[in-house]
Amino acid sequence: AARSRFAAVDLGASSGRVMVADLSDGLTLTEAHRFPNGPVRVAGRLHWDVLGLYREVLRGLSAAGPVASVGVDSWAVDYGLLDGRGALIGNPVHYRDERTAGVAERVARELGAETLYDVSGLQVLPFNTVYQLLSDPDAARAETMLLIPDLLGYWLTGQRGAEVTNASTTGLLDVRTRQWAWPLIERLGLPARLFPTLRGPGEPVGGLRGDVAAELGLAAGVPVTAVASHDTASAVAAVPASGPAFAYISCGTWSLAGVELPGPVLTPASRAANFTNEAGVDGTVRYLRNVMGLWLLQECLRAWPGSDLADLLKAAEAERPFAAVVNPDEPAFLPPGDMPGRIAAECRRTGQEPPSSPPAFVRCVLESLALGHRRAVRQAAELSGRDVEVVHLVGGGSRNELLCRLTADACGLPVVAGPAEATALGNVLVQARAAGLVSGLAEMRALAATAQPLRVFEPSGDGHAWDEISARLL
Ligand code: LFR
Repeated sequence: AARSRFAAVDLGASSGRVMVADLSDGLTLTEAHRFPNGPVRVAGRLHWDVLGLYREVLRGLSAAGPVASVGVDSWAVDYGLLDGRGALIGNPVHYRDERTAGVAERVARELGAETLYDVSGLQVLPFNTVYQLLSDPDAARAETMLLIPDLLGYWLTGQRGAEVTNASTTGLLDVRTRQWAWPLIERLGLPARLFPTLRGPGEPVGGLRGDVAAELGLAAGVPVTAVASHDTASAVAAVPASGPAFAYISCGTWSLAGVELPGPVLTPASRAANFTNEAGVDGTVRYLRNVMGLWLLQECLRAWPGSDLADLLKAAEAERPFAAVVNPDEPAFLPPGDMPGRIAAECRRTGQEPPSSPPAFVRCVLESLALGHRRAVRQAAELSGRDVEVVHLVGGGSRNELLCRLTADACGLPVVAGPAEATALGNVLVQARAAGLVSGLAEMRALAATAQPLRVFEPSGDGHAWDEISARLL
């Protein structure tokens, strides 16, 4: 019956999907619709095709059929601006666009980097919403700013709001109170009217608009529920951990690596290491750092038309270990463009022979990512004092066996890989809890553990080799 079925709209930076979970007996997850996503360069500026995404969301919801509720999550930080009539002003800009170059540095000079970190607890990434708004000529005339999942929720229901896990990535949310940081917003000269009322995971967004429901063949008023609308927050909610001594890596276009804490860490050491305190479900803190993630691989594949990922991964297994390893978090890797060329340049800059074939590049990318995972997991444990006995690697990257194995070796810890659709699972589980079908985070995690296959990778190989590379490169 529809009472136990929930739809998750989950938009990642490289693909989106609509998944349906049925909780009538345990949890079964099925895919209703999947579609590609990516940047579109228009007149020199990188955008998202937000109307195209909305169309695919509608297709997915129509394929999903009757559900008790719908939840929407997506990547963070990006937004649409609405005018006084509620119409979208311009097309949302992609966070990899260069419009924010130098803005974070300017704001840190003017306000002091300590001030910003002390208020928001957020890592400095050039594309944080605050820096985007400060470089957005439309912000001054806009009425409202809606983050991407809130924008889609508005189109589905007519209701506006700002979901708090995603709002915590703007740089404008107070990490202690989880309210908008009004004094900071004012000091930055941003209009207060832009920031809508906050809502938390599990709270209602509204009912489906009549015209939307009719188009989908669904009943009018089907509830849209606010979930942990930051995809990473949904993924962390579905980490299949059974105790507190775990780290997680939510591995997709980005690798988000860290620990879950009851409160923020705002020490100078934490700020220096650029660790972030993003909001999780139930008042938890996602203490983590962004590692460049599978973006490195995706952009290599784009440079090699006709290549096959499965073949490349197989060939990469046979490549010589540690032939070339780079720091995956070099800012030069952030924008789209010739990734093999940039990796080769970074190898030369660090006195290494660049890879000479696609499989060798893939090996280099995966070892470099494993190195980044190791650094983030170890620093998260050190800076927070949290004991870490196991690493949960969730998201699409958990299907990449070589990456999981290298991550276990690099971290010197067992890696539990899966679920691959952790984000969609976290999304539906928050809805199921709001509907009273699931009790709390522990039961959510136990259910997530049964929904998709998990695989354990024990660390093996030479730990010293990773110590040595780490000391040399990072
Ligand atoms: C992952 C993610 C990260 C965020 C990045 C940009 O999909 O949401 O958490 O830093 O995308 O929004």
